[in-house]
Amino acid sequence: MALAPVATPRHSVDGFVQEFLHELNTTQGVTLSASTINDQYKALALTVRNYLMARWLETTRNSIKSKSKAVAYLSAEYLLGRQLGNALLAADLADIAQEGLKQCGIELWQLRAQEVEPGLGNGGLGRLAACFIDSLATMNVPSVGYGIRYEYGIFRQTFVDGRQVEQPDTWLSLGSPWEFPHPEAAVTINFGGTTEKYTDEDGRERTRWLPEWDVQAIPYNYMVPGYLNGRVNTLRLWSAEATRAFDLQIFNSGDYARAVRAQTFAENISKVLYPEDSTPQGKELRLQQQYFFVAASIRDFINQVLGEDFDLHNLSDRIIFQLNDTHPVIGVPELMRVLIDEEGFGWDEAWEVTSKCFAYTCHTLLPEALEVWPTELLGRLLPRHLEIIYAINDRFLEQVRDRFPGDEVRVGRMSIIAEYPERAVRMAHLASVAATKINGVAELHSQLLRDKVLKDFADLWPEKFTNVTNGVTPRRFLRMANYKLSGLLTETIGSGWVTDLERLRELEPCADDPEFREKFREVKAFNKRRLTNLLRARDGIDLPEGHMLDVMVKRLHEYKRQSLKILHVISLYEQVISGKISADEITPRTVVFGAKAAPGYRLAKDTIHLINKVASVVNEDKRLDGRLKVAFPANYNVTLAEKLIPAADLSEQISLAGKEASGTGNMKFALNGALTIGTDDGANVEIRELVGDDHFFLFGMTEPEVEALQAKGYHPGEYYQNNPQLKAAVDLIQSGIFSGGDRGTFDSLTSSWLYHDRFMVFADFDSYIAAQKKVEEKYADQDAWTRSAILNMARTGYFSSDRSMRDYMTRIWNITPDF
Ligand code: 26Q
Repeated sequence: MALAPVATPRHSVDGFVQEFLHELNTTQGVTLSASTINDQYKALALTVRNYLMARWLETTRNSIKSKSKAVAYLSAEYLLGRQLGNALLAADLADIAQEGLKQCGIELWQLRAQEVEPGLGNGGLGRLAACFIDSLATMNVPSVGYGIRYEYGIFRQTFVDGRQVEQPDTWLSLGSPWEFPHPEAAVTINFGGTTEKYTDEDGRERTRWLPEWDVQAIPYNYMVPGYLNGRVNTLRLWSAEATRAFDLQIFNSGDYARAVRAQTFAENISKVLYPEDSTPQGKELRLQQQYFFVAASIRDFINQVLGEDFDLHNLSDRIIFQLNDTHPVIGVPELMRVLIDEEGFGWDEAWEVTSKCFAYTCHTLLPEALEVWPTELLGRLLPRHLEIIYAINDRFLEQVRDRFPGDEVRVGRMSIIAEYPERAVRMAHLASVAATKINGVAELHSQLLRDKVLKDFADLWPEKFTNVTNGVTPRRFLRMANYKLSGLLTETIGSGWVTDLERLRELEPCADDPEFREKFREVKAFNKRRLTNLLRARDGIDLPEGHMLDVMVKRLHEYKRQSLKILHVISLYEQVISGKISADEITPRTVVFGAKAAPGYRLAKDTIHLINKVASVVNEDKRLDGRLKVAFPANYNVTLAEKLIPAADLSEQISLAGKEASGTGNMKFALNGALTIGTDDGANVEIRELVGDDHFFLFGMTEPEVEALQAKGYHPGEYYQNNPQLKAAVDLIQSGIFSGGDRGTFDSLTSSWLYHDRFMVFADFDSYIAAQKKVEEKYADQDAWTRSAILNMARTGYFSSDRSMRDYMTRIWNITPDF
């Protein structure tokens, strides 16, 4: 190919091709004809990166110069999803790239398919962080995301005989073209050892930490491009490397093997993401990870952004550290330590600053999900921090005693230190004491935080508590994932909705327009075909045509009640094979599951096994006449979500009321025109209020009803005995029909439901089945269904993460965007 003239404008097809070929030659070291798809993918990624580079450098330079207040989002997880499509979109290069690659005989989608997504998170919390940094960049907010560059992200799920088997996620094996390592900006992080008191030159009593070992934190920068606004923010993820001390040890000790073991030990810190998402184990490595990234981030912000001569008394004018759950809370005693031990602040001065620099977002309601660290462990790893935590607690409890004299029971409840079953630090209490603001992630959740989980703290400091309902980025989950629908929207109301999602309201009248409804249905049909093709190639799954697509995708957890969904399937099946109904009474439906279970979570893994076994029996049974299918593609992740959600008709959001903090999948489905069947839980409440009762299938107990039933005593056996349909479904499992005749295979599950189900599956069964009947009735009237689907989309613009970010700015951060 002839070289294009030097003056070719970059933002043109020719200019693009020139840069792409240049990258292929110079960084991949291949010619076009000799290149592999991976070479081409990487060259394309580097080309797109180059387009964003000048903007990135400029954004970075300005944010250091500008002296405006910035947000540091501290999160142990970022579930980013693939980067290429988003970067192309943000840089307005998608069409140019597609055309340019075509000229080179390459299909853009094939290169996009080459990318392995960075799965550096478990689920909702990690994906939320990714949506938030996208919105902050798009809204021109000076901000930086800090986290951990796990070498292995969330495990790859496979199924062997229907059971989950975990494989390591080797997302870095072919290298990532999106990261920029900065070894020169490494930060040393200390661990272990002891503390000692000493008197400084001014005769002041001081403490110093004498750590025992350390590691290097190496920053890797990632671009976070705003949508078409020329801003590129930074995500800074830390990777652990052994310090030079280890090399010296190798040199001096002669015990090479031991020294290498020590190096491996240090580098373990950022090796792997913990795959638990709701029952955290108090594992030492996990605490090392938390301190590692938070200490590095605080040091980094102070050194890089503020610089040597900044007066740290004014720190809160320049930064707010947003704590994504309690995982980064160890940052509180760390900032105190830096200010007191390293900067010579007095306690009160240091607390004055620290208590203005942190805000805390809670993401749970389950007591077992609240992190606690045994003082034995914390003191061994971070002795100085434990002392500081005790000192914070002493002063805090004094305040509680002042406010509530004689109420020692309250003092015990509120203490940062728990005494039973072992002495431990309650991280949510530490966060609540230190934070300027505490927020829940949906209205109901924030209410329950105030009234239950953190009630004592809300009594003491009502003004600290607020709500920010979660949101999702319209760029990834509508504009990119559903480009057909995006085209229709833009054709109808213009393209402003991409950054102003409330404008979807303008589509309300279209719900009554038969022509628009037809187009909307065509988009759904297209998305279903696209999903069908993907699942055939990816999983060997055949989706039947013309079925209602009923989708439940989320982490597997008892409280989310995948069990209720599979009981519905089993019940339909049972009714047909026992002759209670004929197959043609069933609405043709395919139920799609996607869910990973924490590797040590037995009941969750058993549920996966059950779903797979039900699928293999139901899918083969001719008596159903092909009208009921179950599909469970393995390894649900962001990439699969982007194909599944736009194809869905029905969104399953069926957690026990009062257990799901918010949910964010629920928002993505509604925005893509699915109807929700759901309980009055998390953000479902707000979705229903916005779309209206006629366009939402509500079922199940309310949170107060759950509470009342719990108080009175929940006896699942009574539901089983009194509901023949439920009994028949459970009995069918126990008959062994799904387990090759073995009656005991699923005993762990059935006896959990029958005898000690905290999440009351049987109590909501009847109501769920009734709501599913309503679903079928509505689906039979395709016009009515489509009308509701359009209204769901038109009325849920509120759930943009841009709006969430605006709420954080006004209710929590007290900042305005930079222009
Ligand atoms: C903590 C310590 C040790 C090991 C693991 C963990 C850990 C890791 C991840 C604990 C919890 C998580 C993730 C929690 C999570 O994803 N919560 C979800 O957050 C979403 C965003 O706010 C909400 O929409 C969901 O309702 C909530 O379940």
